[in-house]
Formats: sequence, C-alpha cells, structure tokens
Amino acid sequence: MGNGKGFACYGTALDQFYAWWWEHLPKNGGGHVATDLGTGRQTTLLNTWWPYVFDINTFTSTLPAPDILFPPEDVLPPAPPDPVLGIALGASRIGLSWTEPADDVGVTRYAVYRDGVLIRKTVVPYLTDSRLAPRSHHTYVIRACDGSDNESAPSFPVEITTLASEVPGQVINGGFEIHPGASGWFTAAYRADQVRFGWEPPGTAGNPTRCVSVEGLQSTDAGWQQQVDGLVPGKSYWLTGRIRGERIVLDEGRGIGANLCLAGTWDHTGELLSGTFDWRRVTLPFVAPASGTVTVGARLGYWGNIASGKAWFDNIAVIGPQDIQLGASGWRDDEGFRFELMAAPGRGYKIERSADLNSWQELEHLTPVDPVTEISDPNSSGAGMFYYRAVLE
Ligand SMILES: [Ca+2]
Ligand SMILES: [Ca+2]
Repeated sequence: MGNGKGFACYGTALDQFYAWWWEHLPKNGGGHVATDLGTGRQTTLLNTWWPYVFDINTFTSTLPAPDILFPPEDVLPPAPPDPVLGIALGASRIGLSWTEPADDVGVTRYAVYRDGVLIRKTVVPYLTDSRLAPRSHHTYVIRACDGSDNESAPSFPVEITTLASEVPGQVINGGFEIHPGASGWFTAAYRADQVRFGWEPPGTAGNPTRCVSVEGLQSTDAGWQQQVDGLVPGKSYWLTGRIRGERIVLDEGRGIGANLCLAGTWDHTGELLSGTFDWRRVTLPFVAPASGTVTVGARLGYWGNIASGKAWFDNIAVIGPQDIQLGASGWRDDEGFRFELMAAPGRGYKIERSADLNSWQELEHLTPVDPVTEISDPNSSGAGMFYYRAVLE
C-alpha cells in the first residue's frame, strides 16, 4: 500500500481519515483478490468493500481489470490562513476567525495554537477560546491541514489581550469584523431549509468592512441573534443598527420587513423595510426587563409575518443610559473626517478635538434626539493626526 497516513490519524481525527480514504478509494467498479494477512487465505472483494478491509489485507491482483488507479499522493501542504483576525470578547474569552487558504486537494481542518501550544483542531474557520484570565495577553497562530496530514506553515501571529472585566450590556462584534460564530451570534429560522445566512466579505457593508445577511428563498422568519446580559432593570436602552434590503417581499397584508428586535418579545423597529433600499440606520428604544438580559435580533420577517428577499445588517449596538462612545465612520473630501456619537439622547454633549491630548478645542455642542449622531470635522484635512472626545455637559 505504501501509505499508512490514514491509519495514523484514525481515531483521533476521523474526518481527516475519511478525507484520505475518499481520495484513495478506487473509483472503478469490479473487484480484486485480497490476501488476509492473519490467515493467509485469499478471497475476492468488490472494490466498494475495499475501504472496510484494506487494513487487514494485501492486494495481489485485480479482477476483472488490472487497473486500480491511485491518484497522485497529496504531498503539498496548504498555504497558511491569511488574514487571521481576533478580538477580546470579554475578560475570559477571545474570538478568532480566518480565511480558508488554498490547497491543491483541499483543506480539511485547522490547528489552533495559543502561546505556542496546540489548543484545538477544528473544521470551521473560527473559534472562541474561553476560560482565559482577565488582562492576559495571548499570541495565536493557525495552521491549515489537508486530508493527507500535510500541515501549512503558521499564519502570521495575532496578539490579543483579554479585558480587565466583562463589559455589561454590550453587543459583541456588532460590526461583524470577525466570524459571528466566534462571538456569541447564532441563527434562528422558521423554515430553516429556505434560508441562507451569510457572513459577507469586506466591502459589502457600504464601507470597507464586513456585515451579515439573511436571505429567504421562500417566505420565512429568520435572523441573527445574540444574548446581551447585565442591563440595569427598568432603565432605558436603545438597540440600533444599519440595514439594507434587496427585493424583500412580505406576505399579503403584513407590515414588518427587515427589522431589529428583541427576540421572544413583540418589540421591533417600527419602519416597514421592504422592497429594495440602501443602508439606513434604525433604532428601537426599550426598557430593560427585570432579568437584565435580552436577546437582540437582526431579522427578516416576524412571527406570523413571513417575508422573502435578502437583508444585510451591520453596526448593531445596544446603547445604555450612561454610554458615550465615538465611532469612526469615514472620510469625505467635502466634509473631512466623519464619526458617530453614540450616546443616550436628551442629554447635552460637547465634542472636542486635540492634536496632542493636552489641549482640547471645542468642535460642537449637541443634544441628540437619536442615540447615534453623525458628526463631521471639515477642518480635519491637512497634515497631522487629531484625537476626538465627547464630554457630558
Ligand atoms: Ca495538499
Ligand atoms: Ca461591519
């Protein structure tokens, strides 16, 4: 046989064994004479039975045709995964995701190393590493493996530090820059076989970043969901995000298209987002329940309100009564640097700019009516780098 790699992997890496097995399976019909190594007896075996017995037999001739064709041995390792992305998901967890690299036959799994030690082999291109210490610093590399046990060179190392403590009341990876599956997002669907969930590539979010999608091939109710803990019961919060739609069609007489919602409740964004429309921001104000926990949803359709078509979602966040955050938004030649203030509406904020983090210059006063306000700084062009901050007045 001349190749024992399949057996070395059997038991510890079943799918890798089967990848090797499939690659080496004679694809022609017919049979061959097998000699049982234990008893010396000879028998005729059909090729379709061959994979079940070849570990205890040698094959000396073939019937009816002498042409069992072996594909060339796969000796070329895959390329290393690139890029590998990671974020701290909290005080104890780190999320990682990467892109499937090229291989001459095909990548079957990945080996994930933390600080030089193999921690997991996985068939999917993402991972949540958990039970880490707060404020601990880790270096990860990923190697890709093919079905013949060839392992790629290590990826570029990714260095991540866990947070000092959990951050309550936050949507994690609401911009979908790492794989949603590595960061607590999950999917739920009515008529799951009629739904495609997508993690969309960079550039699909109306900016250079990634986003997620829900596509109903037939009318459905389906979405991405994430549980958010640590809200203060009775306090006001805002669930906000961006949505885009393509050919969203509602069942007759229904009024909810693409929406953000609190799963398990009747609370959802109010706009009827159907048909084809470009990216727009929607917001759902809500009061935190007694449990302090909600499940936020980015959804196509609703209970008793099924819809078809495709919806994209990005920048999903829960904004709390005390939050003041600035998020980068982009650059336009006529408006300069643009960013977003994400803060509870109804309070006054001062936006300030600094070149050195010592002296701060006032840019704008505002009392937002929405939890997300777009701000631009037309004087930001030219050389130099600026810092911005928002201060509660
Ligand atoms: Ca290969
Ligand atoms: Ca994004």
